[in-house]
Amino acid sequence: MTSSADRYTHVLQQLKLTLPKASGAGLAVRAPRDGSHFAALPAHGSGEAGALIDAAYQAYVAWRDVPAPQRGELVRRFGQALRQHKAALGELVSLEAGKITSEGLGEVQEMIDICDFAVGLSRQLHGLTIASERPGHRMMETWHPLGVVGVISAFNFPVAVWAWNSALALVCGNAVVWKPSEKTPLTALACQHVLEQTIAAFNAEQPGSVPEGISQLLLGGRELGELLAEHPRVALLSATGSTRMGRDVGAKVAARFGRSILELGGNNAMIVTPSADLELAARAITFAAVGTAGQRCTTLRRLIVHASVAEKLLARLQGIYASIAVGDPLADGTLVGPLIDQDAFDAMQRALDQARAEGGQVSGGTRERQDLGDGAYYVRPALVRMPAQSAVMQHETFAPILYAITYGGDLDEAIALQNGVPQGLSSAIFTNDLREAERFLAASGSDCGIANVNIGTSGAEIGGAFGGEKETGGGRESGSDAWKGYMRRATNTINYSGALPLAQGVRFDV
Ligand code: UN1
Repeated sequence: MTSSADRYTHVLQQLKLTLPKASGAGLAVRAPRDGSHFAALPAHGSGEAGALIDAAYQAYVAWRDVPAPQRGELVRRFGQALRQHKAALGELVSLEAGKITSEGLGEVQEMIDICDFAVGLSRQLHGLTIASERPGHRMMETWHPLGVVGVISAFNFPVAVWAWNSALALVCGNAVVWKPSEKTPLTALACQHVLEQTIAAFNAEQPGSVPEGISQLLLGGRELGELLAEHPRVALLSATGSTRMGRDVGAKVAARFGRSILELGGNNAMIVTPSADLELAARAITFAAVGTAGQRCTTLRRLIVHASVAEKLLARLQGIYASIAVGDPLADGTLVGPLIDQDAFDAMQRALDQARAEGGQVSGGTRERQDLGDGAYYVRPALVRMPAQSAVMQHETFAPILYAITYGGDLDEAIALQNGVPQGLSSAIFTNDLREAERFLAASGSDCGIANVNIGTSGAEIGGAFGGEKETGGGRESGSDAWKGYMRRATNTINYSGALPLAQGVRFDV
């Protein structure tokens, strides 16, 4: 296995990125694939961070007056640059977040896709024309930029989630200040570098196209997230992470009447009914439950399978789980890479202990491939047969644990189990029965922001709005009309008559 340091060095050369020197301890750049430490990056103090937020605000003041299709031209160029650097950025994601090659590249593709989407959107930020009750009047809506958009992102999607927010925020006329996870600072630095280079080339070709400081990066710990939450210049904070983090920053933003988009914990379930195509279900379950080593917000964590097909499906899954390739994420054929760090491994073991105490039968979940490094935490994904949906299943554990329970009655019983947790991000049903599928998607069906039929819970396309209900936070990012969350709506009434009629027939003669 080539050393992570060599691979990091090679990728940085390809990106023409020189690492800034950290004074003091700085932020560690690790490689979960072998647990090695590659470099330390300088972290921002709160004074510096405040200055960067102010600089972003100044850039916004100029950017908001640039026509939206011209703002789209920046994002178009950024999408081109991402295409050019796809291989290097994908490898960086694999190195720093531990994703397998295909998923690292997939994440960069997700950035490219949202750029394309945002470019189209830059000519479609339109409001409505509304019939006025008054003669000679017209009403309409106009959408305006908001200001500085803060983005807090998590280690598991270290680049795509930032791009969902930034591509939309930029075409909508905002400036962006990004605080990435302290577990993936280098990937963030590389994306910011590619964007800065894109801006510099655009400005060299057409001077003054993009104001300096339109995109800022804050490297550091949770105190910087808190600064974004409390800073009066941050009009919108879009935060991805744990429910605990969201409860904290969401309350701080709300206390100053700022806006937030929260994408927090998921505890996603799939219902498998008697009519399901079990082979297709087994494949969908495997990708959703063990892909990204179980570290997606959309990871499948609960399987609710009808008792009549449970033995067959679970036996098939057990076979797949026992043989699935766990190992170096950069090696061909690997499907499950490492957990991000030891804390993730410890949390997984605690959850499995709790599951056993609640009557669960655990298979897998053990540490593997210690030959790859003492600090590298690889695990065999765990399949846990639970007697009931007990306490451990109410929490999101960010690891490849799939709890399986059975239902014996009708679909209502399964839907009640699926909805019976505090989180509401993603959900799925496997069925070949049209009525069951429609019941699942109806108002009294799944209570999640994402509800799928005959596909898994994870791997959403950027074209749809992404987010969930209840403790998932209620925010929507990415496609559909999520852009409206990044703008403010003004209602305009225009009088083109010579009279001054009042609404509701009110008379006020002066
Ligand atoms: C996340 O885990 O925070 O739908 C985002 C998916 C990806 C995004 C996940 N497109 O699984």
